[in-house]
Amino acid sequence: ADDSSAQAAQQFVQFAIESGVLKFGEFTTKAGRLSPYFFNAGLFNDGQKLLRLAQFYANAIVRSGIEFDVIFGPAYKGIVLAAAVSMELARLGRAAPYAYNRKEAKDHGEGGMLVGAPLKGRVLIVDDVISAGTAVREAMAIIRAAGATPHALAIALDRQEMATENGKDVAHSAVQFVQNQLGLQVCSIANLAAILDYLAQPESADGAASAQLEQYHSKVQAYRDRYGV
Ligand code: OMP
Repeated sequence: ADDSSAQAAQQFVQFAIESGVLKFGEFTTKAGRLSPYFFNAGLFNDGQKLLRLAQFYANAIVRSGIEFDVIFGPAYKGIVLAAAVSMELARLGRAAPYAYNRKEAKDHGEGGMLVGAPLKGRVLIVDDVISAGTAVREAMAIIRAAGATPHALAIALDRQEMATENGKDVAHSAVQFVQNQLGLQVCSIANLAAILDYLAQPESADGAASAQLEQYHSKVQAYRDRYGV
């Protein structure tokens, strides 16, 4: 990562902690792992936070140089993200159409599972977190079924942990799999390494808070040693 993306990652981790989105404690992930941290993007829940979030995504996307024809936000959290990110990209002079899916097919009115722009060409998936990779595989299947090409993935947080295949842990991360095996370009605002870097900088906090961060750091590091790649 270059300086500006590393700096953005640190600012983003701080923003996520201050917003209550990034929490430390005991959480169970979708893949059933006991995690000392959890990132709940649903708590970017006011206009100011959503705008700032969209700016982080849009800057990361522009910096990455990824080219695409349409943005796709997988239901539910990706819907808001796709809309917000496309607005911010438009503000930066990079307007792009966006689409999202319903979780249940609608049998009246316009019908179908997809809403928004036609899904065609190179699709940029915008999602919140990637852990074991289940969510992104589902999004890719929807895009392929529509006859479009999954081309790139933008996420807020890459947890940099082992992907699962048929319920079993494998040696690569979901992001590595998506990049190397499926050929998608991936850009993330922050990753697990950035969270660890942030927790390792106690000068940003007073004494009590610094001891707390150190404790979080050792628990997150232990998680990385167990599930990280
Ligand atoms: P995978 O499908 O395993 O990649 O996990 C991604 C999904 O897990 C996200 O879309 C969330 O539903 C959820 N999740 C979080 O939102 N934040 C986390 O920190 C961890 C997870 C998770 O369950 O792994």
